[in-house]
Amino acid sequence: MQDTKQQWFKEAKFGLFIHWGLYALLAGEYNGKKTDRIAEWIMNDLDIPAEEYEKLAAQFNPVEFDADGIVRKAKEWGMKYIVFTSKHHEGFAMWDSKCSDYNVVKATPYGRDIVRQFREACDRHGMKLGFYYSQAQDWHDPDGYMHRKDNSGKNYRAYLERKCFPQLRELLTEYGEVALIWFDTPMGTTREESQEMVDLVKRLQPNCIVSGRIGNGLGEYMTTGDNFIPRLPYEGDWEVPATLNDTWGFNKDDHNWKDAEEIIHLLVKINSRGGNYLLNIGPEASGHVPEESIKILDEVGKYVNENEEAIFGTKRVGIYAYELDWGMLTRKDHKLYVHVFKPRRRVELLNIGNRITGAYLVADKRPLEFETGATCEGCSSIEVEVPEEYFDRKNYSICLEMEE
Ligand code: FHN
Repeated sequence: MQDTKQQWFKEAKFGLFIHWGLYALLAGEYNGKKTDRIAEWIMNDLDIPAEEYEKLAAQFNPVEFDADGIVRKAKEWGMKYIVFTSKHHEGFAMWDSKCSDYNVVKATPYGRDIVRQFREACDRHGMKLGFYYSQAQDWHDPDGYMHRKDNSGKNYRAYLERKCFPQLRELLTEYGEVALIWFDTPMGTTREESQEMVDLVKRLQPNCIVSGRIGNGLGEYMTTGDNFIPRLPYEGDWEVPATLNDTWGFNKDDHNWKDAEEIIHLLVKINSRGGNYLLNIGPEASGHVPEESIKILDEVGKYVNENEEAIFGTKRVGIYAYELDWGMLTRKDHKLYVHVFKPRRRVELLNIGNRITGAYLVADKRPLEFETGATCEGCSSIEVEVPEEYFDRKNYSICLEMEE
């Protein structure tokens, strides 16, 4: 069972993923050709040679970037941590890296350290900050792995020594307390090499969590497949990395946004099974965060804030969580939270083993009338009266207090 041993991660439940790099400049299109896949993969998918792709750096000038604004928003949305792509597969470092000039400070007209700006903003707002770092795929370094390309003849070890290890060292020594390193996809990395990465992280910052995608069975929590929710409750710590549309990096043509209600239901579903939801935004090249993501997350944030006690710090419920077609359950100590997703006049639960001693509406803590009964010998049921002004409402939650 994977265990981060970090209480903050177990309680967090909702985090912000940020995918931002040079790919945002292309926004899904290069030389008139569009990618039909995730936009941050455009270099690999459209076979753009490294010497061509790296020229993008000269155009990177995100004058609208506002780290403070993004962190403030994440806080408003009820998120408890941020994971930022310090270096994605494209190989470009979003900080002032000393071991590769292919970075935002040295290679762009912007010339400012993005990672540092996030660090300072997170410190100002009391937000945990972790760094995504693509450990194996580096499409810029001649010895980094490419995807579905011929990697023979590459000296992966040389890449590790020259770029991967030194860059990890920089992130872990020059940017304060790093909540986690979000490694992504080991490819040909051996177990020993992955272990070296873990040892490096732990030596420099013992409390820094190592994500599941370090691979080789060494992650401290399970990272599910992208946008994938496990069907069975998993006992260890886990997280679902997920998108609001169909891409991580900004793609000007992707308008397939999920709506706020769907996101709320996904969040509660993941929480009811015990996981964290790491939800992505992909800023444009200017630094501007797409309006649509803000709109959706503002709406989601209202639910999260109003129902915070039914989300933050909850634990997995178990199999019963899947049986309702009108709502979902989360749990914390002796409290069972019923998230009501379809309008109803009474909230009825059958066969709950525990005795209910009280019920209240989570939004304003007002006590609710309820009746308990027996559906059969040894089984119990409960019916809670929904307040009249809630008869036509959906997306709110009720707390049932159980006998301790
Ligand atoms: O290839 C990446 C992808 O671009 C994105 O970063 C996601 C996020 O989970 N991870 C990889 C694919 O699983």
